Amino acid sequence: MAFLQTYAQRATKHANPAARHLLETISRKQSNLAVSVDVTKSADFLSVIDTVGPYVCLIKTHIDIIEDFEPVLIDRLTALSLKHDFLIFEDRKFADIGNTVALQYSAGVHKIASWAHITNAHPVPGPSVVTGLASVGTPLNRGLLLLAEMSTAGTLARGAYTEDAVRMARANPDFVIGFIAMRRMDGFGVRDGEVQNSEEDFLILTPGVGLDVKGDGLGQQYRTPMEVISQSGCDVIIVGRGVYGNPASLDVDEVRRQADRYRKAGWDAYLDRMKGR
Ligand code: S5P
Repeated sequence: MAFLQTYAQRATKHANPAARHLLETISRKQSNLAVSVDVTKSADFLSVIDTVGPYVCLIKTHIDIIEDFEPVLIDRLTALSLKHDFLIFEDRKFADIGNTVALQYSAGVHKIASWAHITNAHPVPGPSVVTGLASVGTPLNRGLLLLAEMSTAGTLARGAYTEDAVRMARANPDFVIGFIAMRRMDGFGVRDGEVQNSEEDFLILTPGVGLDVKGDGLGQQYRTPMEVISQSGCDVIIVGRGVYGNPASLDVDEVRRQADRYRKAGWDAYLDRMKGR
């Protein structure tokens, strides 16, 4: 099983350039922490990213919530990704017909495919959402995550839907690099009589991670890095408010302290998981 190998071992075998880059970065920086920077002002966005940059393998963005967006913000974000050695994941959650998602991914104000190494999609439209995005992303060496599960209370992404999401990924392993999910997806979607390819290696990136609280009053549910990485076998913890706190009163020293704390907690949980090999 892929997840019982080290991140570095998995990097050498992965076929997708974005997945390889992510696994190499995790290993080099000893960080399986992705920080989700859900702030609405460009200056705060850049300040948080410059602060947490040394501690993360990946920065997750919602570029459409930035109120004062200008194209130069992308140049600055890209410069920070090179300065601090992290990848960029635009959490766009595409969910439309193939033609529309290809346009949303490549064009408009944000031109996501030109700068985001990784993006994600809801499987709800069926395989054409992957085909549409792959037509844009594959030539650029990008990677796609499918939302097989969600962290929210009452999510509809469960059971047969999750199984079908995994089958969709298996049909497109060059472009689909993994899942947003709450646990490993190994063995999911395998029909009677089928055998799962033993070389299969989908990355599991997991939001809903917090060390201090269990929820946010709006349906979000938090688990600890130990539960997510060691017990559930996920690969990357995605942490937002646990790191940057309240965007209305950003405290750079506290953001740095929390990024360091979550990086360490995520890495300790990985070492714990590898102990059990
Ligand atoms: O199921 C999900 C999927 C995602 S991508 N649950 C999530 O919370 N997310 C995203 O992760 C969400 O859009 C947000 O950007 C981040 C979690 O933020 P936090 O502040 O609750 O850690």
